[in-house]
Amino acid sequence: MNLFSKVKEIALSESPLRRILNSLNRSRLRRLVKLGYQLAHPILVMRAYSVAKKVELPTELKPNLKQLQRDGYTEVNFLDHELMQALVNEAEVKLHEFRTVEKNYDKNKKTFWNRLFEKDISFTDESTFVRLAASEKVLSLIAKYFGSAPYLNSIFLSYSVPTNEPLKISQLWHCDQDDVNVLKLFIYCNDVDTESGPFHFLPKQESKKVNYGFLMRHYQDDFIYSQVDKDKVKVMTGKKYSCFMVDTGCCFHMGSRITNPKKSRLMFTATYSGLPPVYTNFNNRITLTNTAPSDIYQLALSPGSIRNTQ
Ligand SMILES: O=C(O)CCC(=O)C(=O)O
Repeated sequence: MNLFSKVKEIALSESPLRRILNSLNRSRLRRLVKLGYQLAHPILVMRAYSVAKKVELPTELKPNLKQLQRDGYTEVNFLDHELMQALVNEAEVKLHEFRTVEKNYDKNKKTFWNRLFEKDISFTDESTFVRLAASEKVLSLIAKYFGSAPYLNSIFLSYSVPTNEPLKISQLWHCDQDDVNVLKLFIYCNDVDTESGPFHFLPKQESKKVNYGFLMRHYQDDFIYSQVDKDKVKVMTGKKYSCFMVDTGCCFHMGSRITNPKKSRLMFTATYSGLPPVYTNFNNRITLTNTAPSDIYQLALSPGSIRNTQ
């Protein structure tokens, strides 16, 4: 799509201002967009900073923080095992339903990637997916990494399948541009080997070497490997229950390139951003039904009450 048709499409859309902000947010001007959002929510911003400052990171997580800061990723092995098991079981049920029941799934341009949560789904804090994504250790680690309490922007269950089509969208190299701070937690719900579309990424320092223009796009391998040594790519193969976090805002990444027609990948993803969130505009489809056990939890799931006091 050329620039003129993009501008025309935005101008004629239902909420052109929101579309303009979203587009600017995907450019090198996104720090300005974020600053605008922060200035519009000063109390929330201050609260998010002070909550993060008060967090005492458990000693066992300090190496994870160090690795995140240095490399932009860390392997996660501190999650509650029973909760992980419950999550994987529920993911398998969702997959079974997807295969057997016609539901209102969000069909999208990613033919290689099925969304297993229905379009109109909403969650409460009692959902296993939410409990895991908002577990205290995860939120504390991210708060220390961002230097500010995170917002749980979305939770997501994807089922990647082989196609015979050319690589597209997230099968190509890109960084997420949803926010200035973006961090993702990934959990494999089946064994993932090199043929089942593992997540690939370039650690932070390598990603910095990639010179792209004003607007982030999705790039073919040639473009990336002309600037970065291919050996530096991390290929996240792993058994069912493997879990890792990646700063997908600054680490170039891609995945779901399934090379064996008999294989597939079932993966849970939780996406966190700084507060206030730019991309989802406080709409993570999660409601708190119980009293939040901590400020960090409240901010991650439902910062609306704080926002509304401004
Ligand atoms: O399917 C994959 O492994 C890539 C996922 C991705 O690009 C993302 O979650 O940002």
